[in-house]
Amino acid sequence: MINVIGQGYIGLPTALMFAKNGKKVVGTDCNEKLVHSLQNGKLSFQEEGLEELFKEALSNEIEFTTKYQKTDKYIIAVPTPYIKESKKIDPRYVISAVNSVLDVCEKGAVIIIESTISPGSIDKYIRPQITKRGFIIGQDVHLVHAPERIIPGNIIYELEHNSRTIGADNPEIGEKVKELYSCFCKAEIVVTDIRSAEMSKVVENAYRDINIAFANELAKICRVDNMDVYEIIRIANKHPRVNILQPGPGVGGHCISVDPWFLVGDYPDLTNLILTARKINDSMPAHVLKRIRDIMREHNIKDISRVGLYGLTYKENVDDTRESPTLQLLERMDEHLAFGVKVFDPLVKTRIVEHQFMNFEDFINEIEIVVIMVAHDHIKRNMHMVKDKLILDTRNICTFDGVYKL
Ligand code: SAJ
Repeated sequence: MINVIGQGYIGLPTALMFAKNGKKVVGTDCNEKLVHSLQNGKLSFQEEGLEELFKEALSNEIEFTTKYQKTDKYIIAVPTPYIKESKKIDPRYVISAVNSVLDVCEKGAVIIIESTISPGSIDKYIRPQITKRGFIIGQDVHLVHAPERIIPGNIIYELEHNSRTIGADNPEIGEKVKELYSCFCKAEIVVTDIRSAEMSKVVENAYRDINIAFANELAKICRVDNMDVYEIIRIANKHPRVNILQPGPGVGGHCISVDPWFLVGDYPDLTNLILTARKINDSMPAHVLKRIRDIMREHNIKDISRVGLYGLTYKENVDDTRESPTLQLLERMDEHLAFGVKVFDPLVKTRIVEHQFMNFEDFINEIEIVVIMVAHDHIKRNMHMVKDKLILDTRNICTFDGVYKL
């Protein structure tokens, strides 16, 4: 039996995937409400294909509980928040999960940590906890770091098709864990050591951050002389060795805007490129704000409440708002005492910011300028409804004449 600890964005789909593929799984989460709704067949977040997977898994062997199980295989997928001020990770949930596992686990159990952690975290935070409790690592328990790689919005597909990394102290244990994951993962599974697994995960996200930053810097350069950054990127990408990403209103999510900071924090003298990329991406909400100001000036609009931000999530077609560019932008406005901008997101069903509308029509009726912050399918389908507005399209999805771009 596999006990998957943490039933969030990563833990739940992973648990379901194992169950679908014939493994006995128990999903554990400390959130009673969440466990209760999973027990009643209700999902806690939306994701393409998750409903079907849930049904398939339920017809096999899966259970949800708040209790840790006595078994020999644990997968820990609990949150690793980061501390805003210090940019360091807060490992408390992983530490507490490992401790709870130690309370019940069988001798020789394998503890697989999937949560993203900063390089060195297992040595720094996890090993001392285990030895402090009198367990011998490599005998009483085995440690593995198998960082997740799946992208919200395409989780189910990527669980099956993405290559994986298994970092283990003991290569034999690494191979066993590889075999376990290969019941659903059809791509290559690389076995390595724990440090390399920790580092490669953070490097992957820093790589993407840097590449998005390059696109964002180009957008700013092109803005100065009114060049079309999208056309330039489209042409440049025809080169066989060039693949520039898309500029946008900023970088959000719990990973790309967070993980590179771990490297900056640990190697401050060596991370010039990584730090600059972070700064460029973090500067994008302010760039959007300047664009809004330009449009307001041009059209002699004085009242910020005539502006509406479309999209609160960190990217299209997900309901996750963590570190979202829109929230970053609102924070910026707040610092400048600019209150009253209107906000709407069809995927965010609870009110999380001021002046947030729950109805799209009401939202557009109240505004003159609509700023497309997120390229949800919803706005693509409903573009005709904003055709008479001034549009600032930060995602390059609107083809109307006269649309303002980044
Ligand atoms: N973005 C751009 N321009 C682009 C691509 C993305 O502005 O061309 C923005 C998005 O709008 C979003 C942010 O970047 O705000 C990040 O989105 P994303 O779709 O690139 O990635 P995430 O954060 O959803 O997921 C990433 C993935 N990592 C990589 O692609 C290297 C995923 O595979 C990881 O599992 C995940 O981080 C994680 O958990 O680490």
